[in-house]
Amino acid sequence: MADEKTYSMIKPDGVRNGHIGEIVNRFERAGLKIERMELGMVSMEQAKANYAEHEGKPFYDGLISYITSGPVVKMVISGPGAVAKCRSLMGATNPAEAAPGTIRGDFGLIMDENVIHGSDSPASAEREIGIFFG
Ligand code: IDP
Ligand code: MG
Repeated sequence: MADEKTYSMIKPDGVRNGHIGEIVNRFERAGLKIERMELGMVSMEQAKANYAEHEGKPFYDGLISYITSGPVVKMVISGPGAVAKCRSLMGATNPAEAAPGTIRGDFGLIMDENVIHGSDSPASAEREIGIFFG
């Protein structure tokens, strides 16, 4: 399978709770490559672009203020099937339902603070890498 790129981001709770090293380790242990990595804030413009598909939903305003509330770790990750592999390491969106052994299952409790973001398709990955790394 050809190498693929995905965008992943350790969200403010993951950074605040000290899980950067463990999460990066899980991606590397799975054989994925960290191509780019940057600790910093998400701008309001980046947040709105990244979550455009959720505009108008009840959780949208909270999601935008949460993702801009503190530093995150922005990453470009590559490898065969990187998009799906990242999503599988992340676990289900709701940490209450995410399997133990997944990032959200191990480090999260609630949907509003679910530790990590990952692109849901190669097309989303390309769009999101553009938003965060230009
Ligand atoms: P994903 O992050 O697993 O791709 P999406 O459905 O794309 O999940 O939702 C984007 C983000 O919006 C989620 O990671 C979560 O932080 C937040 N979110 C989604 N649904 C809800 C909800 O019902 N309540 C609160 N936050 C939500
Ligand atoms: Mg999504």
